[in-house]
Amino acid sequence: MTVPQRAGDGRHKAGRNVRSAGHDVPETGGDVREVGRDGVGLTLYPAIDLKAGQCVRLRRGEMGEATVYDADPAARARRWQAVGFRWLHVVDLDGAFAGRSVNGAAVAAILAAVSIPVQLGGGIRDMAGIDAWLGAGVQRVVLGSAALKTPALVRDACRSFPGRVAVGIDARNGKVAIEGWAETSGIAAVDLARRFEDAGVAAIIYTDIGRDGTMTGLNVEQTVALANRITTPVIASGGVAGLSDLTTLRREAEGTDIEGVVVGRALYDGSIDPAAALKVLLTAP
Ligand code: AMZ
Repeated sequence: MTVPQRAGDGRHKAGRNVRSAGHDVPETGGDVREVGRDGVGLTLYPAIDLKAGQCVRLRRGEMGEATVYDADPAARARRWQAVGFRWLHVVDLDGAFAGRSVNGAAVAAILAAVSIPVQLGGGIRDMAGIDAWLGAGVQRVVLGSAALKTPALVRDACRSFPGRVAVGIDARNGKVAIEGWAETSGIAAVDLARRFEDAGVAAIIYTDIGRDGTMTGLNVEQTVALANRITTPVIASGGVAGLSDLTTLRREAEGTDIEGVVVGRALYDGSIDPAAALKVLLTAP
């Protein structure tokens, strides 16, 4: 695997308190009260999914159903930063299928283009990959298939890189899917999440595959149910269609450890206005 090295500029040092980095949110207007379990509301993670060097969105993870949204992922990343998002959620889709990083050049271009933290998943399956990406400027790696197949790697990585390892749990009808979602296991999402309760995982990113890329609405109920059964913070993902999903999530997340939400297609096609989304997520319900 080749992980391009990023020219170090000190912006993404290990151990940096990335949540506090989120405080420099541009004014979104109105009465924005800082709320939430750590005082900053919910984080919106705009998704940049990479396929053959381009920024795409799939429907339910099917590679054959890709919509190309941007041929220049770095420009897109810059734009998401400019509108006020405090994190980026980047997925190397080819990497998730191949089991190794494939869109490394595009990820490096994104890292060079923005100063907000980046979480990266897709094809990161061993310590060398984790080490290389965190060294290259990724703030947080997302481990999906490895969490099911080599859980010891997750534990080791959490020990070596505290706060910088997230687990991606992608569920099809409640059961964990891996390898680009081509394989579905017999393990329930909540059972996999519970295996890492004492590992020091920064977050569980929970995706409902049946809704991902479909704009049919976030599965708030299942996400809250998961969050209520674990202590690890949860990031909701899959199906966000409009502002009402975010309003509902903001309300239902009160008192839980849900800390953010990944939004893809709805941002790209304009169904969600970035400023309005930030306002909803940062304002008390
Ligand atoms: O859309 C898909 N088919 C898909 C996707 N978005 N397959 C995997 N992924 C993402 C997961 C997670 O962020 O949501 O890739 C990451 C997991 O990759 P890996 O290589 O660790 O299983």
